[in-house]
Amino acid sequence: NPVSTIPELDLSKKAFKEAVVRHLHSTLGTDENKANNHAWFKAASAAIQELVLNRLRKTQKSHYLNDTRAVHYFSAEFLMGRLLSNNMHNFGLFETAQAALQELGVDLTDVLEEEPDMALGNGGLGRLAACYIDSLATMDYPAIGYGIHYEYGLFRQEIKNGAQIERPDNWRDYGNPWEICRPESIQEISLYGYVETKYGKKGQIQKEWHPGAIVKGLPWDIPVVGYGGKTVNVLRLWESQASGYFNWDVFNAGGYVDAERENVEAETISKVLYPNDETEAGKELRLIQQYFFSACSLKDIIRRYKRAHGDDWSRFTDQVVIQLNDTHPAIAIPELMRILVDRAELDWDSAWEICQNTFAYTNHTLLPEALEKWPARMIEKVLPRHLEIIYEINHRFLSEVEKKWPGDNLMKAKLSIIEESNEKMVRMGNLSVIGAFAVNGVAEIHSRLVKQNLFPEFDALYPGKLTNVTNGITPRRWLKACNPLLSDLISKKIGNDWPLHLSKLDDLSTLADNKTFQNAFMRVKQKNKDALAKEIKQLTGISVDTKAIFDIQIKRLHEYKRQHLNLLHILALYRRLLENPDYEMHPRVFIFGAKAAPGYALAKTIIYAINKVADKINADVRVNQKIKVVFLPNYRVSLAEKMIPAADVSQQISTAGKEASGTGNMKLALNGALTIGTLDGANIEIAEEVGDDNIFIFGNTVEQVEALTARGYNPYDYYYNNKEIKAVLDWLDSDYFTPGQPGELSPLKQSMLDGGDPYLVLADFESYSEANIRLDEAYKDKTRWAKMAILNTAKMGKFTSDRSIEDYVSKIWKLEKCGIE
Ligand code: DL6
Repeated sequence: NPVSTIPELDLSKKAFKEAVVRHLHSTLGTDENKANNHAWFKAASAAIQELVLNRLRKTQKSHYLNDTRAVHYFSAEFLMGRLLSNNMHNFGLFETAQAALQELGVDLTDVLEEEPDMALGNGGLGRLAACYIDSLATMDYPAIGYGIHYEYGLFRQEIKNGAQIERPDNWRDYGNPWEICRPESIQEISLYGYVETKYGKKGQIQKEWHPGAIVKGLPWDIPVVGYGGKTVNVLRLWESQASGYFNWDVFNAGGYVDAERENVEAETISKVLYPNDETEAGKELRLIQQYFFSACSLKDIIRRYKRAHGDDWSRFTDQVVIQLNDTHPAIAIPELMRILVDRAELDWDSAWEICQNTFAYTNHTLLPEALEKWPARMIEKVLPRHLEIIYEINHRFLSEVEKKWPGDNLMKAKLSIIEESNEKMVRMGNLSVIGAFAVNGVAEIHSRLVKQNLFPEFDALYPGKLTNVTNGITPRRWLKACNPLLSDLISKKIGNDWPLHLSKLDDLSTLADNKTFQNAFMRVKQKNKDALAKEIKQLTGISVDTKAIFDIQIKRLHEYKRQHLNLLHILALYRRLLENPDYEMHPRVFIFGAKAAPGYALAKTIIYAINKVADKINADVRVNQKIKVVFLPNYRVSLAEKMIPAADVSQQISTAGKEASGTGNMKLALNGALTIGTLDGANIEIAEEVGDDNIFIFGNTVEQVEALTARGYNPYDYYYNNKEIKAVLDWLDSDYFTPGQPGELSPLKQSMLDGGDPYLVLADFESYSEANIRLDEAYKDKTRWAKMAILNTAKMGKFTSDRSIEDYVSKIWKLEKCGIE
């Protein structure tokens, strides 16, 4: 029991039971006879929250008394998932709670299902933030997460006739038992208006921003319980509210009136999470969202700092480090400058020194379309003073560039924060690199590409600023809580402190050849597969053979992740089986989970195609003993927790150079799935850890992709030279999968031929197909597979988010632990 050393908390079954019943009566106004599962969920959560709040008070007091340096993790996304089971595990109370509820006639599993996911994020970036705040609390680091209290998280996905339908995600419909509203800490932020230039007492130029509107930010705190329950940090999420101040005169004086903006109401700011591919419409609102949460958070930080240090700014950077999770909060850089120069009246150089020592920036993507740029005119309209500050930062920066590369105007144009295109754009990546003291990529290869391809000149200008911190995942949620059978087996063999020291899993390596352990390990996998099969039946009506290979691809739907490569291979297998009913392969169930951004048409076509192919194959008695295809709707954290423990195979098949890191790859391997993947992102480091014999690598490498593209890649070469490729692509044009509707799947074929196949699906197809044959061979040898699976679990120690956090601490944040008694 990891919390047996918290003396003031009564963690007994009796105490928990009493607390649950008390909350049933006094908080929920019901009783044991009337309560439904939702009421039990609320009561159980309230009972746990009592413990949480006790430790939260202690943690905050201790941080205050010790005046600790803290990291402030600014992220537009936190994909928290469910918290009840997680918090129970972290207090070492899971089994106790299970037993207590059982005595009350309630099944904890049903109760846990009542909790809606907190889906305040799109995918990897948001889930990474959630893992990081878990590790920070677990390792007793003073930290606070800052984000947006979206009223609607990522949409709920329904599948109707094969197609994705988006429904609103009402995660707070029946209240959220964890969040604490803090009206005492409301902040106000300004928008729009104009800037007045004045002269100060000493004749110096002063700027005054006369805002056109003021918006209130109401903080909601979600406690973040570390494993062991000692440190409880906070995730502070801002909800926007009208302040009642809307100065129409000032507005008009700024000359910026247009019909659309008049409709921007304060409350809409925190209404919805933007899906990844936001379109032009609503962009201004997204900029406002970014400014809203960054500015509220900065004010909050400064309020806390001033409480301890008054107006003395000299210690600010000793106390505060702000990590920008991608460029979404990068507007915080000019905002801090504004506060220091306009409000605190520091001179520019002193302010800039503080600023540059406060921020660090993580880059999460090289995809050009995901690198944020804002039209300068939009920033001028919404944040007129910030645009001036950005110009000034840029002006001073360009003179640095001039010193380093005298007379090189092309270099200036390239590095400038301002892109002088048809429409002047503000490059948030450049602003972040210039304004931060450290910049990191999220896996070795990604960080290398950030240095070599994305920001090579910045690397020359600021040697040592660009670095790597390979991503990680919390083993508490992604093994201990989600896979209790495997966790128990591991703990029996190597002791129970591996959730805190994940490299201990390596002790399992010595058991990889042990028959008894192999059997036990594979029995657990089988039970997890049985459980997932039930879930699949319940969610889709599809029956699957639990002795088949469970082959899983779960992630956002994007062409670069190449779910369509997986699909083409499934079609190829289908053809092989039709042509040769004796085609040798172990039965396989291909399982997908993915949401497509609502405006991303081709991604939605891929989902549609997967479902249509699934319908056909699953109903085709000629092949359905060998292959089945399942698309599980509404992929989210809580569904991932059910899928990952049951996976035999993990599909990580992005085009090399495109997936910054991936974290699903780590979760699946940790749970004993074997990766079939490209040399991309963290797959490379996974391969290094598990060894080439325990992973199925295929496809073009980054260098080969670059060479192929440079030579002039022509997908038709593959189409005409590989009969199988031609046949499966042509199949998509027919109405075989969409009876009566030929052509419905043609856009997919077009994208891979006339569309130029931008993600080199056809170039990698053959190699992928061969890797699948190797995988199939390996699975036939039960002993070999068991050994490989065990070694995958054993070798995942590196990928705990605790290691990532230690890397951030030593390379960037320079924090000290503050253990809470
Ligand atoms: O770093 C977390 C995660 C990586 O594991 C994925 O490889 C990467 O695609 C994802 N990036 C984004 C980019 N969003 N933006 N901006 O989500 O980050």
